[in-house]
Amino acid sequence: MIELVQDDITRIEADAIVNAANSSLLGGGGVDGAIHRAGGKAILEACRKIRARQGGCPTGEAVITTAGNLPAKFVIHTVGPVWHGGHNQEEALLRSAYTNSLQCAIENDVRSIAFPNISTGVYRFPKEKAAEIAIRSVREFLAARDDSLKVIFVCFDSENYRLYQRLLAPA
Ligand code: AR6
Repeated sequence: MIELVQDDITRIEADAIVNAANSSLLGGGGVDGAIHRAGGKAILEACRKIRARQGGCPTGEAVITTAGNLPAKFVIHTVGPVWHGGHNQEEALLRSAYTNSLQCAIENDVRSIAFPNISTGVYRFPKEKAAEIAIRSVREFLAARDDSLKVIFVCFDSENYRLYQRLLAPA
């Protein structure tokens, strides 16, 4: 099941929210900064432990931590690609970021998961192309693996929200 909202993802009461992180897992700006600010120190501590174990998170992969003070139970940190014009596997890596986050959710008995618009901020991925990939990746995963999982697309900016409204509307 897919839902769409325009909101701040730190307010969403899903089992898991996804963070558009970077490979260091040490925080940053945008949605990453908002999640660490609102969730508190426990998230950063958990990220540091993962770094000590596996040296961060490669682009396209995902790791899971506590959600600290947030209403969600978990944060799934994934790393989207930086857009370099489209010839550096950006589309495949963005798909992997969504699919590996969903896989991580299933492995942790998550029943509802909220995604921000990964890579469409400072990583500069074109918004319409990113929305198409996000929606296609999620639909294909749900159809193949678990169609009872609830997926919430959380758009922060109005441009993304309008794009998702259009792309999710029944044909
Ligand atoms: N809730 C939901 N979405 C948000 C929020 C929020 N509170 N704040 C921003 N967005 P970005 P990226 C949207 O730049 O492009 C960080 O510094 C925003 O409108 O957060 O994947 C990391 O540490 C945009 O559509 O992530 C990395 O270094 C979307 O979130 C780098 O940025 C993604 O924008 C990752 O870049």
